[in-house]
Amino acid sequence: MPDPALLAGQAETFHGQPCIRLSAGNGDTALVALHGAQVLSWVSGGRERLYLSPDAVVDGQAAIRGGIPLCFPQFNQRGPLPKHGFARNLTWRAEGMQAEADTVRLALHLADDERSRAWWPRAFAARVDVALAAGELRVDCTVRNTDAVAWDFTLALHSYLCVDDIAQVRLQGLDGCARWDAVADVHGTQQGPITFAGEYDSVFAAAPAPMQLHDGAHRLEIAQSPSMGQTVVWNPGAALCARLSDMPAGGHAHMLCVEAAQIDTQVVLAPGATWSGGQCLRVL
Ligand code: TA6
Repeated sequence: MPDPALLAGQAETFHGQPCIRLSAGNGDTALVALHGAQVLSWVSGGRERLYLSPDAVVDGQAAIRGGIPLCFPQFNQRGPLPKHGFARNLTWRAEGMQAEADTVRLALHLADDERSRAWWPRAFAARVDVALAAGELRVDCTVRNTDAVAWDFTLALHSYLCVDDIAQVRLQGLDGCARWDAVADVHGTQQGPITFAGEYDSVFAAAPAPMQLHDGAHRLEIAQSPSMGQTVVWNPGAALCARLSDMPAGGHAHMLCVEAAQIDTQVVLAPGATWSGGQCLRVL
């Protein structure tokens, strides 16, 4: 059962939507919306580390542009469901906030209901665990098949990282990994660090070791669980950004999505079976 006092003490609203604030002992904070179980803000070392569009629609229905959206049970348009699934459009239930040693944890839950079954006639229980410690944010998803039949899904943590200037950013750690460039529709192998000069949308075979984001003097380590077989890297560039109604002009210059994903092959879950995967961001 939730600890109402603890949850109430940390409850906030953002544009009228219920959120929970996690605070680590060193002053780092995270803000998590119940809508989509979406982390909207992570402040570490006095600096915002996630990008949240100032034009994001935060109405309890639409997907919120920024933070860490969860794409489930479908990534992008790789299936018949709404783009990136429906988990980011539904309100999750927060239950189980705990502070232990130097880590604060929050669990959010979503189970199938009339609305989800209208899109996807499957019984499921999903949990998002957000863990905040000094200099570190971890998000884990657990999906359980509560149905009588097997079903499959794809999933991604579509993390929007905040950067000073995308033109100066370098993403290291995917050197030698298989890459599908979704903009040019070309398959190849990544050579060296990634830099950005225009629209970028690629799916990589996940690297065995954590990646590093270099943003001027700031560095972030990005790790993902072995159960996430791919990493997606996305920046819309100026032209596509201008066509996104929930992005400001030039907003692409201040964001980079580095996504932990399991999308190239479906995860098949037998009745009663469970799958977990996550991403960990660490300030270097
Ligand atoms: O993960 C990259 C991607 O699939 C891109 O192709 C782009 O469409 C992006 O996600 C954003 O999708 P959204 O539905 O949130 O606008």
